[in-house]
Amino acid sequence: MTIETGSSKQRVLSGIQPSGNLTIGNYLGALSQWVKEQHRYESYFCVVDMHAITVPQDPATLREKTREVAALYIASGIDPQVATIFVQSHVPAHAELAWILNCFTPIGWLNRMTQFKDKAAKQQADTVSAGLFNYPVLMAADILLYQAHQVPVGDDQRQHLELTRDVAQRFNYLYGETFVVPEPMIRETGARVMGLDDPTKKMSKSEVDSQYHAVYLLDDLDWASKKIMRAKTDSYTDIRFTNDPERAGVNNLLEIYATITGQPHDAIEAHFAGKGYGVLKREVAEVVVEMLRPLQARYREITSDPAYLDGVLAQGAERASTVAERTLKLVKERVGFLPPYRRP
Ligand code: ATP
Ligand code: LTN
Repeated sequence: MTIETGSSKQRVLSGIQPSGNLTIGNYLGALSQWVKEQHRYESYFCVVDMHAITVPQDPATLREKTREVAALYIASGIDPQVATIFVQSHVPAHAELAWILNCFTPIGWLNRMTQFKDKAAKQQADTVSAGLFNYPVLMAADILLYQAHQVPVGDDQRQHLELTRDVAQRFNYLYGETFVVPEPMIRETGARVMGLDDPTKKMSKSEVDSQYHAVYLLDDLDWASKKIMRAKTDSYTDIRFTNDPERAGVNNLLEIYATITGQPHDAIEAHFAGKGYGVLKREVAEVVVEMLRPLQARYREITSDPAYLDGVLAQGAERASTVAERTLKLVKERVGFLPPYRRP
């Protein structure tokens, strides 16, 4: 496809909702990939506050978490000079394109979305918003506005990416080549970190039943370690990677270890051969803590100067708007909106 992006590099876009405290799941599944790929692609990373309000949020907390998530992007290693970091609601083109795409998305496609069904089931039926239902269309707008080729996300976002591709293809079919059809970028290990308290559930920042569910990026390090030591395991003794649902806890700890250390599975199994779950947990806790320590130090540095973050987000919104407006203008022409008149 030959959609002009004005750069020799392919584009990447991704986002995280400021809907709670970021977990090591967000880091291993998404953020760490962004950091790794930021130089290879022209990258856009947004804090998706408009997605966060699809479920109830306290305004002051939302403001605070939006800044926290942006600072965590930088603390994780995203360089604002290399990649564009911005807040979704600062670029109105997201809302505008989402509306247009809503008009090209059959309800049947949205009815199939499992994340909607899961999230809706957890709320009282009469409080589930139309925004929650339309959530994937806003996500499609985020991605398509930037003509992103690759979208680095965790495994749970596969279905939303598929919908984004379907919407892009439908629009391109109806109006001619307009959008790059994006590909999901999902890593082999770490794309689905499970809850420490219940390894049958995805580790999540917003759906937390127990204080032992997740390790948060800003957790006190001793507390992070304690949570890993309390992770649910099983009554077997051998330590190996497995798909056995009964052994999901041990497998999850091994996956976390593998993702952080980058070691191959057989080397890890050899390393833990003959050792007990206590040793496994202690070593996983160690690598997690050593991953978080420098990240937290950088976070403290960044947040000690609020004006710095203001500047990053101002510049990010400007750069993002330039790209987003270009796509939006083309889309408006294609669907037949009258261009705005200027007074002579
Ligand atoms: P929420 O619990 O608020 O719905 P979440 O923790 O699932 O959110 P999102 O903001 O929806 O996080 O997702 C941000 C990114 O982190 C996405 O790319 C998502 O796939 C990834 N991600 C979230 N949880 C995990 C996990 N447990 N393992 C791997 N990746 C994850
Ligand atoms: N729906 C995503 C968050 C998200 C996103 C995006 C991810 C919103 N817009 C654009 C990638 C690209 C989630 O992880 N729940």
